Amino acid sequence: MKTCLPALTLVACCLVGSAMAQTTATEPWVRGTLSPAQKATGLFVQLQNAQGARLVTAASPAAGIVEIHEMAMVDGVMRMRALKDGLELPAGQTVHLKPGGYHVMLIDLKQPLKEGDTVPVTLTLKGKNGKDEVLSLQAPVRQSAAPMKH
Ligand SMILES: [Cu+2]
Repeated sequence: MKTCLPALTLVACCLVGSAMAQTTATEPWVRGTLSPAQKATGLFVQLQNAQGARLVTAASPAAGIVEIHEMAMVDGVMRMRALKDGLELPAGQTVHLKPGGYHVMLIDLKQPLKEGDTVPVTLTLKGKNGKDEVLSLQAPVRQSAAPMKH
């Protein structure tokens, strides 16, 4: 069974490498909703992985649908779109999910979100070693956006 050997080697590499491949999530927050009619909002956070990784999915018990979005100019208009392949985290770089840029979209909210609430969000990332990493965040709700830094 020659084919077993590479597979075993790969598993061993992943186990050894996993401790080094941690993604850090800094300052997560969710924008509060302005009215009970508002059924979607954004989660913002700074992500970093020394080896590089890809944010592939996100989930939250607070929302029916969670997508990874970007804001992009389309025909001169700012529009959101879902990143079907996820969001790439280049090795060693901090990727800012922030208003006007990348964000995790919480859609079909179960209830309004107000200042003082905390939203649990789970981020699943795929590391360069092919191993999945799951980050559990507790994101405080803020009613207004922090000033954008340029
Ligand atoms: Cu969005």
